[in-house]
Amino acid sequence: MPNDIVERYSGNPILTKADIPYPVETVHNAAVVKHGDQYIMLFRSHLRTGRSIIGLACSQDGYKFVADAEPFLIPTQEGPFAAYEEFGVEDPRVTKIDDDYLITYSAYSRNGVRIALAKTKDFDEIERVSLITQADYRNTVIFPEKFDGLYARLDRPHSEISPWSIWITYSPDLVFWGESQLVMKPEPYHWDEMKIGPGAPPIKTDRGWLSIYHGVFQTMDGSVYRLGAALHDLHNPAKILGIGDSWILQPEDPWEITGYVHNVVFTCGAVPEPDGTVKIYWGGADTVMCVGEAKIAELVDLCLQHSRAAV
Ligand code: BMA
Repeated sequence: MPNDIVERYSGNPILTKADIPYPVETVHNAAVVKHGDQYIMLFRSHLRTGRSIIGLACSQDGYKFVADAEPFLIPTQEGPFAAYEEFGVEDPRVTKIDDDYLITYSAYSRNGVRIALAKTKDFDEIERVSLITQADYRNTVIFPEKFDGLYARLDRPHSEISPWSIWITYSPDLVFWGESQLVMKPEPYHWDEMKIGPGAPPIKTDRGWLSIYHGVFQTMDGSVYRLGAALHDLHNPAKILGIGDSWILQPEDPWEITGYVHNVVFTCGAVPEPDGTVKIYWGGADTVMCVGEAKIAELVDLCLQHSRAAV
């Protein structure tokens, strides 16, 4: 295995609060997708209230992004979402399926944190579709294909008895979700022993669905957020084919080690490229956006050849 399976871009960080035309304190945990010949980034920003909103930035090459003049998604004051977005909207993920980009994000309120689903065709008009989980869920990514006619998502409920594990859930219509199953748990005394959560929406490869997830380890100096890789069966995504035993990325650059929350690399998006590489985007220390590249085949090899148990 290569030592650095993810090669950091030398121009990191690629987007910071200095690049945003409206007042924000951070730029992090962004979804990135290709839309036509552009890369679209939906990023999270803290305001000075400590609450978060979501902004949009565009790029021709996946490295140099220019932010829109106005935020993309702020807590709504109207309709059924208002009571659940009062404390902010966080950590978007985007999946293209058919003609729609589906956006999942964490909706925070005095009622807890739950997942909201919105959709857009053009990143101009956005429609809120449904609040798709109850409270105590974060980190929900939708697969870009259906399985036996059903949408599938990886999600991350929390319970005291089985902390912060990854589950799979299905839906016929994006509104009603069920048939949930546990697929993957944190591994005791391991880099991801405290909690795990889906990161980027899964990427289809010839050997399975590649999922880049985050794992957390608790230290005397607080938690360390790292990234890992897991492989799900192509036809039955509830089946894990392998989970890489070692992390693929950990906080090392100064802007990953120090910031709003120290020692964090956290992904919400990765873009596969035609040459077999993947651009992985991550927030550094909940403060800035970074990008790096990996070879998809090497990530898949890590999952299959250096595997740890799933549950
Ligand atoms: C998690 C979430 C993420 C954040 C991470 C590190 O619980 O809040 O949005 O990046 O903590 O602070």
